[in-house]
Formats: sequence, structure tokens, C-alpha cells
Amino acid sequence: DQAIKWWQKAVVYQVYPRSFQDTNHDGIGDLQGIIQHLDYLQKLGVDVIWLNPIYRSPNDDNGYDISDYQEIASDFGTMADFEELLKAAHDKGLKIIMDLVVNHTSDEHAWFKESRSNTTNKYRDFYFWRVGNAGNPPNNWDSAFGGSAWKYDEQTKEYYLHTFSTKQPDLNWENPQMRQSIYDMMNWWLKKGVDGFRMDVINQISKLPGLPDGPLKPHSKFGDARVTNGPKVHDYLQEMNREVLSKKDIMTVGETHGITPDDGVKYAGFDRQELNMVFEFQHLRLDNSQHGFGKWSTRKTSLVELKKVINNWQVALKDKAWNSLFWNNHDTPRAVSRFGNDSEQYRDVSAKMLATCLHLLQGTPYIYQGEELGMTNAHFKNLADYRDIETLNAYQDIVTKSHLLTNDDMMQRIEANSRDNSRTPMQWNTLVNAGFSDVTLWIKVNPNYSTIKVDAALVDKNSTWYYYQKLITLRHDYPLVTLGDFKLLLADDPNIFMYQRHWQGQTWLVICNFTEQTLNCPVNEYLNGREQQIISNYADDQHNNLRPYESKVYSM
Ligand code: TEU
Ligand code: CA
Repeated sequence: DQAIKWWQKAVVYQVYPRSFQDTNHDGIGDLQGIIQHLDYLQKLGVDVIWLNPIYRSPNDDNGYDISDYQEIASDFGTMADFEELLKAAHDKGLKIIMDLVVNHTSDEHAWFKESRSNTTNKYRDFYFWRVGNAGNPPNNWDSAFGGSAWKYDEQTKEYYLHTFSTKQPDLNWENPQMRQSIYDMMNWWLKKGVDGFRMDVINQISKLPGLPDGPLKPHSKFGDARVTNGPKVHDYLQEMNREVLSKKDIMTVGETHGITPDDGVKYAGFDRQELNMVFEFQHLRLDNSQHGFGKWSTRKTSLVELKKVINNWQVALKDKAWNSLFWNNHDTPRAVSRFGNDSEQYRDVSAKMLATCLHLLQGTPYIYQGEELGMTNAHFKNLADYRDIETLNAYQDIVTKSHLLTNDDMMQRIEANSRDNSRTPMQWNTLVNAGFSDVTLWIKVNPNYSTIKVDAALVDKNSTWYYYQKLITLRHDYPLVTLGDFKLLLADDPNIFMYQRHWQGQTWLVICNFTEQTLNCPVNEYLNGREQQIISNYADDQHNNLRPYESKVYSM
């Protein structure tokens, strides 16, 4: 039996530094802003903070294009600020994990500048340089942000690979010196005292040898021709584990698009010496377009499919690996807008329902900043209000260049799916700009901050905020929440998500109504008469009668 690790009992809070709190009046969140709110996070009860990238960056992709791994972006502060943050967090018993972006660097990173200077430079092979194919790119791979994944470079008349923006050249993990440089950098951060890493697109670091063309799917230029789960990815992660990860008691979570539960067991298996957990995305892709526009869709997720995916992960990883649990992050719409209902009437109750459903699964839950308030999508109607490179490039490709969709159609899809939905500033209070900053912001604040905001949540004992606090406390108090077996009930019910957790003779029953209908549900059939209610988002209990977005949990 595997001894329980601290990160299995933990709740993680994701801070998007650019949008958390500005303290020096430049309209951009910063490290001092995070320090200012550590008490807030401690009161919520979370154990770990994951910081999106805070390294030096020209900011083509909000910090995921890093030009120096060992410097802090001046937008966010200095290394002294970071050390202050780390110490202040540790003093409060909070851990900090860093974003680690090592599939690619910025094109302004010193390695890439060297690499691009001439074909014999010793850094040349740190990246992928190839000659063209009769005036065309070396292969037909697409970039995740539109267009070819190759960019021609005049200096040496060759192309370099960038599976994201042209300013994010892919690192060549085949090169042992490159790998060693990454491990040295990681060890340097561990020596500073950071508590782990969230690893950006880590399952893309091994490319198929020979970089062969991919299959051409219909509309493939908006599709997903990225290289995932390549042949050496597990060798690299095991090497990284030996060289870095195994040396300290840290936590790691890999961001891994396009993986199945079987892959998950490979990346995060207890006996694999790779990562502690992965973020899988199957449950966040069920609403993608079936007509070639990928995430730019207005379909709704089917609850039956959602339950199936979550059940698959819960079952497949049982006793073998560890799940991470999340409804949203800085790349997705807001959970309450996507899976709940962000109308005034149902926002609060549906946010609590979603929290119940997620936090009582087996795995480590992640809360994305503002989720604990029930923050909603931005609902920006105007392209000029969006900042995200993925959104802007997609509009260019799909509307401006190809005329495949009309402006109105695409704007609706952007409103539903843009990454900027989760990137609007944290809503603290009713001061100007929600108390985030008193000057012009890098991105607009959501106008609904007059009602959705921290100060109001903290004086209302029935707020979504206190509901999250209670769920976190339940996890800390009851080993069943961490360790219990999971069993899905009513798998085919299109409206109700119901499951059991079972541990040492104790059973919890979790019931969630995902609709705004009042439903009849055979709750009593699953109770034994000696049950106690643990938590609910309604004040009274009507047993078999499930009101809109009602969720309740019983212990027996
Ligand atoms: O995201 C990985 C990724 O695959 C994204 O393109 C994702 O598919 C997209 O955002 C969904 O709309 C990671 C980071 O989380 C993201 O913020 C970065 O832009 C990306 O890597 C490149 O570093
Ligand atoms: Ca600032």
C-alpha cells in the first residue's frame, strides 16, 4: 500500500498573476498583489498555490513564451518580491508550485537567439531547424494558434518548428545538453524552495522521429496536428524524475492534452517515477464542434458523456495513479457559465452544485481564481476587448482570411469559449475596477463585479465562497474524501450526477442536479434511514425532490 502523500490531501488554488491584484498602479497584477492576499487564501483553506508563469517574457502568449527561466518578469516584480512571496506563503503553511514551460521558449530567449544566428552554432540543435520542401514548410503540421507550425527564418534560410505561436519555438528534447540545461534550471528553483511544478504541454516534448506529415483531416487547419505522447516522452520524464523530481518532496502535475486514462496511468502511475498527476482534458472537450472548428463551438456538454469520462478516469486510476480534478483554468471558459447557469437566478446555486460534484471525487481538486465567488464568463461582445492570441488569431483565420464563418457567428463562439473569459481581473470589491487596480487595465474587468465580489461574499455566510471553504474543510477532516472508492450511480440519467464514495464501512452519497428543472430522483432508495446530511446548497431537504441545481451529500 502506497503511503498517502501531502499532495493527495491537498486543495490547489490557481493564481493568474496578471489578473489577481495590481499594487503598483500599472494595470497589471503583480507578486506584491499575491502577498497582499495570502491571508485570503489561507482563510479559504487551500494548501497549495499554482502560479501561472511569472518569468521574464515578451508576453506574446501571456508569459508562456519565456525569455529567461531564472528571472522574474518586470511586470510582476523582482526576484526579491518572489522570495518574499515564497517565504510569506511558507510562513502561513501554503505551498507554491511554479508553471514550468519547457516544450518551447520565447524566440527572445538567449538559446534561440544563438540558435538562429548560424547553422553551426552550438545551440542550433536546441530547437528544430529544417530546410523547406520546395518552397513550402518541411511538413504539414499546424500550429495550435493557427497557420503552419513552421516559420521561415531569413538569417539561415531554414524553418523552425513552433507548435504554438511563431514566438514560441519548440525545444528539441533529443538534445542531451538541452535537457541537462532544463534540469539545472529546475534544480535551481527547487533549491530556492518552490514546492513543485505544473508542467505545460509536457506530453508534447517528444516529437515523432523524422517529423512526418500528419493525416489531413477536413478543415485540418483549425484542427489539432500537434505532436503528443511521442515515443520518448516517458524516457524523458523518467530522466527528469531521476535528475530533479525525486530529489525533493515536491508535487508535479503535467498538462497533457489528448490523453486517455491508460496514458494517464503511464504519466502518473505510482510505480512509474514520472509525474504525480496529470491534467486530462477529455471532460473539457465534449462540447467541441463536430464540424472542424474545434473549441470554437456553442454545443453543450452532454451530462451522460461527462459522467462517462469522469467515471473512466476515477476507475482506471484507482490504486494505480492519482487524478487531478478541475472544471476550469486560465485556458477555458468559467465553470459556472459552461456547466452551470450564470443567470442571476441560478448562478449561486449552480456554482455550489458544481463545486460539490467536483470536490468530492477522488483526486486533488484545483480551484481557479474567482471560481470560489462564482465568477462568470466575460460576455464581451466586441473583438477589441479580447487580448488572447489564440482568440485573435482564430478570428483572423476563420473570419477575416477564410470567410468560413460570419462575424456574428464567430463572436458568439468567442463569447462562449475564449480564454479571456477566465482572465478578467479578480473581483475584490466595488471600488473602481473591482479593487483590482485603479488605472487602465490590461484587460477589462467583468461589469458584474458590482454583485460578484470578495467583500460581499465574505459577509454572507451563505455565499458560494463559504461553501467552497466548507468543502475544503470536509476534505481535510474526512479521509473518505481522499481515499474512498468511487462508484457512479444512475449512469444513464441525463440530468443527475450521482455517486457514492466508500471507505472503511462508511458511505457518502453525492447527488447533483445539473438542470434548472425540478426532478424526481430515487434518493431514498440509496439511503438507509440512518443517514446524515453533510452539505447542501438548499436550506431544507426534500429527499426525492431535487430542485434546480440542487446538490446534497449524505453520510451513512
Ligand atoms: O496550453 C496548452 C494547449 O494545448 C492550449 O493550446 C490549449 O489547447 C488551448 O489554450 C485551449 O484553448 C498551455 C497553456 O496552458 C496555455 O496557456 C499556453 O498558451 C500553451 O500551453 C502554450 O504554452
Ligand atoms: Ca502591477
